[in-house]
Amino acid sequence: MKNYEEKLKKAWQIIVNSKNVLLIGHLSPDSDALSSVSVFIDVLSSLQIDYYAFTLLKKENEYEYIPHSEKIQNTPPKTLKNFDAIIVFDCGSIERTALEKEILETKINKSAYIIDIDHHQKASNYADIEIRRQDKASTSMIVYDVLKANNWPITKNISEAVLSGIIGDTGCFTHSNSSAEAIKVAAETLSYGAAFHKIIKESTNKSNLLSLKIWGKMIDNIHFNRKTGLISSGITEKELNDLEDNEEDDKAVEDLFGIIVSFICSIKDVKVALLLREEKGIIKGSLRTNQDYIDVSKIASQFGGGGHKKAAGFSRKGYLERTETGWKIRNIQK
Ligand SMILES: [Mn+2]
Repeated sequence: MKNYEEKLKKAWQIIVNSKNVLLIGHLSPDSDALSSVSVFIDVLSSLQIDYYAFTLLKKENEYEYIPHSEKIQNTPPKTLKNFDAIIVFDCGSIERTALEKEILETKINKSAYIIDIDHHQKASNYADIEIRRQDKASTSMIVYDVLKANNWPITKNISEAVLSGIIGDTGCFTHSNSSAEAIKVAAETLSYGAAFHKIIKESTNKSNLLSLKIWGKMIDNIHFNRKTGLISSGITEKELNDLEDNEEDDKAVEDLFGIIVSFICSIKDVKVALLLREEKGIIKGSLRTNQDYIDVSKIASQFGGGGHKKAAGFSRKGYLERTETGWKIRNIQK
């Protein structure tokens, strides 16, 4: 079953013949994870198949423009015993489902088919059907292929969800993964009714005073090594807390770091951009490159992370320290 088309058909057969399906997007979901889940909420509702849709740490009031996002639960199902199919979207690794133990139990008991639909680098082997395409800009594009391969009609809701995933993961077509296919599928979604302008606006309309202050701090904290082409910036927990003073609206902060690292990567002569932020003794790192011969997922994996060739990330214990030559990660707080 190596053939992509065959997998799309086989997965579909399992899904439409199920009575109860669990849909999972990765924890702290982005628009691609939510959109991919959303498409299947639309499909399963039409087929009158029961489902439970779950992503851990979904933020309230965010991504409301994605159809059905209000139906995606923040709490995991009590048991996985009642599902005959589990579809995991955009997760990269099984840990990012936040249901690792339960899914592995299901695998041992063979109580449900496990389908993994993803465009990240492979990290673990747990699915009965793994549909992985790293060349796709978004998981929602693979989801779109599933529907197309099985002649499922693309509703307006589906078109908006697919497009939201593409717009999210390509940074409104500014990232290097904005392939001809991504733009072609996006154009197709418009013919099915997706409101391009509205989704672009919703995806980018996140600035507030706090995000501007973070931009300012991050730009202030930049180190650029012209010899190696490495640009880095970071923000310590203390610096972030100082900025957050009297600010209520911090919901866009997670996305913001992705936008900033992509931006500093676009500066002339930069080859690799690294952004570090500290949170409760954990360092989160985001890496970008604009060079075809550099694979930042390999750099990220040295810190226990992963991702794509041109965009990757990691998180590990530690504290940030700014030095003369750049940023250092320390194991103990100074
Ligand atoms: Mn994605």
